[in-house]
Amino acid sequence: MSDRPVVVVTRRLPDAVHDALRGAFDARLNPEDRPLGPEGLRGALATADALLTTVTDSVTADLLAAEPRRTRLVANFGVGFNNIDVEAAKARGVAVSNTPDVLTDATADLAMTLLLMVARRTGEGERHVRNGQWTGWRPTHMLGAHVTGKTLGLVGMGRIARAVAQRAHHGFQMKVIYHDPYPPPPDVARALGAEPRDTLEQVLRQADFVSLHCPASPETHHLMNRERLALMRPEAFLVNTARGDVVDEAALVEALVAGRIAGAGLDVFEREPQVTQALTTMDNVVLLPHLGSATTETRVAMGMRAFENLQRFFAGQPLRDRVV
Ligand code: 8YV
Repeated sequence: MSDRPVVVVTRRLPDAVHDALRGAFDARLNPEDRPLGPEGLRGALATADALLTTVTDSVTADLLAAEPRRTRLVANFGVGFNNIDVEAAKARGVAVSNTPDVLTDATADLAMTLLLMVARRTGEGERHVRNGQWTGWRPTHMLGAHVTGKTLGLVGMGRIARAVAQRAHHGFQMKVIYHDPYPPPPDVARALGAEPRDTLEQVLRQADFVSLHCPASPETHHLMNRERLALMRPEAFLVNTARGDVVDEAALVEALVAGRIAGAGLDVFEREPQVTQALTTMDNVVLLPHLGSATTETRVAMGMRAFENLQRFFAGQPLRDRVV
């Protein structure tokens, strides 16, 4: 027995983060990395002072309502927190924190990866070589879409979108346009070469590449629905490193089948880890398994940021990254 706070860590984290957690708390780690599921989470909420959760843990209103509950902080590992019912947490006096900033560059890098991959057909090309189908160089083989100088439309202009704008504008001389209901100060956008548009629809009509960077919320659920996908140009590509349910996946499949858009690069899906089967058969679609922040450096930094939130909480200090 110890009088240190009990912290249930729902998934396996990098060793350095485990060491830090063990050093400060009675940390209940998950080295086998088996998801807890609703029953495991229910038990954790009843027995732990805090939870360190990930996108794979659904912390629902029902779970938060169960009594007796010991947990007073849910420290989410990730900038997104749509896996947690934050209104229910707030109503029950459970604090929630996230890990912004530290994953901005890794996620922006991955958005550019998807953009380049889908435009230059690199997934398809790699499959072609690996399958032994390559018969030799020819001038008209696997021609993709040019990236440099094209127009990138950003949906949302928060930290990650700005980092994408920086790469796209200063690295690839792209024209960057964006729409965000809570826009950044004009000088911030100007330094990134990014021009605002009054409506999302304008962005969709004008962009060669549309990249999604809004949080998942009831307002953004299926933001990219059939009607909005139809506004995109037939030569345009959709990139999603935000959250799967920002896109109506069935409507996206329809748009791709009908050739209403040229392709999609997706890191997130509506029902992870399930991926709509039709997408897996399309060569103009690049599919990644939610790798946005998946670099060693970033995952350590995310864990240390969650650790910092836990430490502050139990020291009675304000959370660095309070969500509610
Ligand atoms: C994480 C993410 O890998 O931060 C986010 O919102 O989507 C990813 O960086 C994931 O959330 C882990 O919990």
